[in-house]
Amino acid sequence: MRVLFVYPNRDTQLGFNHGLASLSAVLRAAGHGTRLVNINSELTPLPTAADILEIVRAWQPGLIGFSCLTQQYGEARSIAGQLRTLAAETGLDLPPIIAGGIHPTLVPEEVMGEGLWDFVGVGECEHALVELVERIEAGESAAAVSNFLAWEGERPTTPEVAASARWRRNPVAPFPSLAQLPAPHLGLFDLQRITALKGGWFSLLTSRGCPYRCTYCLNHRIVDLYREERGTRVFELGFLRRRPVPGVIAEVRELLRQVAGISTFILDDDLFTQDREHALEFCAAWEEARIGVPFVVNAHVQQLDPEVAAALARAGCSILKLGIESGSERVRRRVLARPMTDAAIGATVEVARRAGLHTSGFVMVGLPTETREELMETVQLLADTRLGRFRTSFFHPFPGTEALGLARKAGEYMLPTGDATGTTFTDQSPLDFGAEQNLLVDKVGRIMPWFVNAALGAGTEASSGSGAGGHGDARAAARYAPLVRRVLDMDRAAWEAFRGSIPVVDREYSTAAAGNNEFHYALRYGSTTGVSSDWFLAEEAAEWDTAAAAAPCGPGAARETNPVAGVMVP
Ligand code: B12
Ligand code: SF4
Repeated sequence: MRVLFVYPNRDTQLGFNHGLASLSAVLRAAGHGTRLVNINSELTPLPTAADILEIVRAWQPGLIGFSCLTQQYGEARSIAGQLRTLAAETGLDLPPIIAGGIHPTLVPEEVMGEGLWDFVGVGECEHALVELVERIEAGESAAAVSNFLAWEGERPTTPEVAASARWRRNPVAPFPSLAQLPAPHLGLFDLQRITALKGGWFSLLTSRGCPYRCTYCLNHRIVDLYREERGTRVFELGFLRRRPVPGVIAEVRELLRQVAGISTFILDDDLFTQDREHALEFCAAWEEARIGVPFVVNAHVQQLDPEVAAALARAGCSILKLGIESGSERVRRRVLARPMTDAAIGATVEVARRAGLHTSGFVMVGLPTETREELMETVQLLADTRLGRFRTSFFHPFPGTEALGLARKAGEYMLPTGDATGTTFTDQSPLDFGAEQNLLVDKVGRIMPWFVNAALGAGTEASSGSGAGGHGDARAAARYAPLVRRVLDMDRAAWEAFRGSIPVVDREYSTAAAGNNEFHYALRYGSTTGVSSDWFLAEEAAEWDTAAAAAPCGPGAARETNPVAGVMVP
């Protein structure tokens, strides 16, 4: 059978959908054909529902499968609805249309209740989708296939009827073994075009699962769902899985052969360093294979094994990403279920620094029940730990997560239905803490680097032993503190009038601080990332160097600049 996938990723980050790549691989291995309509505003011209209908008419898929995160669900619903209307108007018989991915997994019954989808997939669907396809192809009933919600009888055609109609929810099958699945079919995506648009950054996934239960992440929901539906204990689920290292290295080699301009691999695994032996094996294999392209990994901030840090640095890890999330131990422990101490965070960053790794921290502002003081603890922790860079997001709880329940319980959550489909994490907080705190959250969320600069050199216990220090801190703090005070004095109207000038003011202050050799953070690579002056000044210097050395590459020679390290790669 031919299966047409639709990835409704119009306004979210361009990139691969690893779930679809894996589903496509198993379908192909079972002898089926796959094709993708990848909808993203950077991939123009944007396909419309009418274009998709044309593909359906010409290619005649036996199934159409949408994959979506929560933010992509609104678009998925809209396109699927238009397909149904257009098909009815033109007398075209549509094949079954199904939805799967993170959002349908988190709230499958809500999605099914729309009356739009013939089946809704829950959890990891590799084997289940092959069975569904084969049953449909054979003209058999597909109502009892694991992982899927299926209608009892005909699919009702209006949401009102759908809400009261009956469907069956088949329990999930065991997690597939990554050692047995075929390598993901990334060729489903336009690799060359996407790689170029992403400046050479190339996402890979070498594992699935995570042992932690942070309240804002989907992983606790996945574990609970599988535990309940499989009737097993957590450790029997085998949630944490890894692809065998030789297979990953072979895939990387093949990608480098096929795709021009890959400058950095981003290993998007939830926690790459969790399994020490695996991380060491991976780094050794990467080195031995002389891949020669830098990579970026996620690590847990609770601890970092010095040997792993050293191996990462040797193998060419250019950024180590850490989820810090909040500087308040209470918020981390009670709201996020992340019980690590400030000292542990400081120690992890220090291990990375000693190994020569550039660190990147992620923090959220506007967390449920977060007070003014706790928000300022996040500022201080960032100032104390001296990361290479940090990214700030406005917290937005996703449907189905414990974090949404916490925000609702605190009476702070403002969107009536838990509808997170429109969030961008960068626009504003969906929580209401009262006018004064809302204004503060907005200010800190947008100009975190200025707050951090003003707090540099204030030094708390967490910073002792962090290697931080030096005269530049106090001078940058003195420079930025009056600016921060001015911002704090602004009322809502003044702040909103000021917001548009943030990039210009940031550049002005940063230029002055750099000219005076002061360690500080400035907004770089988008509006939410504060990057340390050590890093961006070195990067700018390398760019000048590279430009000066351009001639030896020869006229018209294909060259790419590595956005991480500013070095040339073949
Ligand atoms: C890798 C990753 C990324 C990568 C790639 C994203 C991608 N679309 O693949 C990058 C870095 C680009 C990314 C970005 C973002 N991400 Co992200 N990311 C992940 C991560 C760590 C792994 C996803 C993954 O590939 N898993 C492995 C694959 C195999 O699983 P899967 O995608 O779920 O697919 C399986 C099933 O869902 C199902 N399935 C999937 N599609 C379909 C379709 C059909 C028809 C069927 C039947 C089944 C089915 O079968 C698949 C195979 O088993 C997850 C966390 C996690 N543990 O899943 C977060 C996660 C998906 N990301 C999340 C978020 C919020 C984002 C961002 C919005 C963050 C931001 N601030 O910008 C952006 C969105 C950008 C975008 N366009 O996707 C959230 C989503 C929450 C939600 N409710 O939607 C997650 C769940 C993390 C979290 N906070 O809990 N992300
Ligand atoms: S450590 Fe990261 S991936 Fe694991 S549950 Fe927490 S947020 Fe999710």
